[in-house]
Amino acid sequence: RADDGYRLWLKYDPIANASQRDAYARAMQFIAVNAATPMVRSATDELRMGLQGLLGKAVPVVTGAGSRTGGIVLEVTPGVSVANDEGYRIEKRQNNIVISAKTDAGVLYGTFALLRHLQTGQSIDPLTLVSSPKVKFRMLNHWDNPNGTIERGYAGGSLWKWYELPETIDPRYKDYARANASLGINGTVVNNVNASPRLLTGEYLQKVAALANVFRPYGIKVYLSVYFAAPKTLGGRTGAGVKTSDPLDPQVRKWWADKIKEIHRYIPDFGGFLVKANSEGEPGPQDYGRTHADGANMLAEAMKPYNGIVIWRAFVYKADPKADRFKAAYEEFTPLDGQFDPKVIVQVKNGPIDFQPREPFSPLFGNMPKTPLGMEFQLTQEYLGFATHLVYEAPLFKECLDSDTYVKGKGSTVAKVVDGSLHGYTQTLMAGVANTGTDRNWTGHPLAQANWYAFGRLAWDHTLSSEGLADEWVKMTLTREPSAVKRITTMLLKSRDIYVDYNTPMGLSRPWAGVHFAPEPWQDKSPRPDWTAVYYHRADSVGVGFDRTASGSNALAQYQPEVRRQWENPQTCPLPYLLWFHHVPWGQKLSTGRTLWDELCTRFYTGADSVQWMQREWAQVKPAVDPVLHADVAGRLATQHREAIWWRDAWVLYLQEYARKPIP
Ligand code: GCW
Repeated sequence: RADDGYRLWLKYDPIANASQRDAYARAMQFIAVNAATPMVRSATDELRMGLQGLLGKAVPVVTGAGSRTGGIVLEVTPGVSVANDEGYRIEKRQNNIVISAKTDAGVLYGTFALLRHLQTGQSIDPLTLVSSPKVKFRMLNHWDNPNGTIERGYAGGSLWKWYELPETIDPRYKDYARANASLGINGTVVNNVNASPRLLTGEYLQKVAALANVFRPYGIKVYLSVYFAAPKTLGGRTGAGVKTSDPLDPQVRKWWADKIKEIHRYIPDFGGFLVKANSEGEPGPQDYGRTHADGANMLAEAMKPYNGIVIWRAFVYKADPKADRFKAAYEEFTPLDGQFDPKVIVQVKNGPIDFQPREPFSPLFGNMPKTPLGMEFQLTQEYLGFATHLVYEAPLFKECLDSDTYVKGKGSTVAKVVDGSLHGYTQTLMAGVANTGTDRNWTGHPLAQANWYAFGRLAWDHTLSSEGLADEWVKMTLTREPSAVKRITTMLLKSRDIYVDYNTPMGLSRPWAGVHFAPEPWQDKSPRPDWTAVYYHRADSVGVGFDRTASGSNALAQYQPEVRRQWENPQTCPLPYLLWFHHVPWGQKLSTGRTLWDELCTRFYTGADSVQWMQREWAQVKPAVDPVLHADVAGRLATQHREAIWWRDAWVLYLQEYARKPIP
């Protein structure tokens, strides 16, 4: 049957190579378990289903291996040598494959690791796989609204069918949980950070609890985004008579304490809150003259009796055309370092502006040594061509994680800030803004599944490579035919740079209005002056780019001297970042030997042409992938090519009005 993409990377189609299949089958004649928790049950169910598919035969489950050999043993045992509670060990012992962990969650993750090993066709002789997550909270953030829409969602509507919950449980919820657990994701924020207070009402809490019940056996906790002014909005309605949402007001504090207690009646293992406050018009503590720390700590205190955490976003900037938005989060948050309750994690977007195709890392990383900082990546392709353009994001994630902040000397990477090792945080977090929706294949673009996949795997272990993740995803999801794997992997790895070239080369940024889709570099009017395109790219008759050196906004001063030195000199600044930091004259000679204008044109044209290269590569792999899926991607690539030309022409013709030079 045609593959509709529903099964994601958990396809478990029969292994074609018969000798390999037989070797696996001989080593996996039974599944023995020594524990009977819901998570161990999830692991056994998955293994049974997986082996049934891969080996084409049913493998029985037994309790305790006894003296049997030639099977898989799932073992929860406190003594096993792994780095932490969620880690696992897979090894051969007395002719059995033993998956052991300190907890049932670890066994679940180990089970998925073994399945992945088989799906990617690797040897089980010898077999030793040992792994533990480097980050504690590995989460998806859904920007899903109670009316079923998704802010910046391009793969259909919300997966959560609020209107039929809690009674009706869509089987898809479980498949969602399986997919996440297979990557090691252990938390999900089910609603938009532009939060509706309705999610905190009893009506909705019942629905959220029903989701939590499905996710729990997969080790996934549920979190809620909260509307900071909820005490006033809901308090008034229910007659509690709260007139304010001031975090220092005793009535407000009591309202939150009561609300959190109520939430725990529905969801005893509730994960916690995610808060967007005083950001893009959302209410927050500053409405009452209080700080982000006052707001976050108030919620943290109310959460004290429970395990839940408070995740406070640092996505803030002011509607000031004279200010540099790049600097805003650092300016507002670094003075608060040391003031946050230990239950609080501050969640920071990878770049200082907003999920642009390429941004330098946010200068907050490394500069709040006393505050755990979580990473927020965006899987949904708000600025990356929605679900039409192919952009494999692992290289974007890695570029940020591997950036060196130099805050404690060379090697102080963003990844080490986020995993807590640099400053000794234990509350560590990585979040991805989900790209899922009700489309049958979950992500709209079939190949965008790879972004969900790569994010989850990197949240578990940020040292994994973009190449390795692409390779395993392709093998599990599309094909194991070696030359097709190679072609598709190469395409994925180049796709982000190709997009950047026709979309925002060399550090151009935000040429979009409203829906963040169409090129509008000329846009100079907006309800907010900092929401115009011209605010960001600064094209004029002299040149283009935003001067963030000492002669301009001096945002560079927010970085360590070593970082600043890499970027502050326009002669030596790496070209991918050039226009982020410099206003460069059109005729300026660059390291490529071309002038700025010629280089920009070259990139716009090369980028758009390279989409055709991707089309040709995709045509080559046709015999190796499912025909329906192949046609779907081919169609999207054709659209992408047309739109890449649109982007190229829009930029080139617009910039040419200032550069006044011919297209080379
Ligand atoms: O990228 C911008 C989006 C908004 C989003 C905001 C945020 C949820 O355009 O839609 O709001 O960021 O991250 O809060």
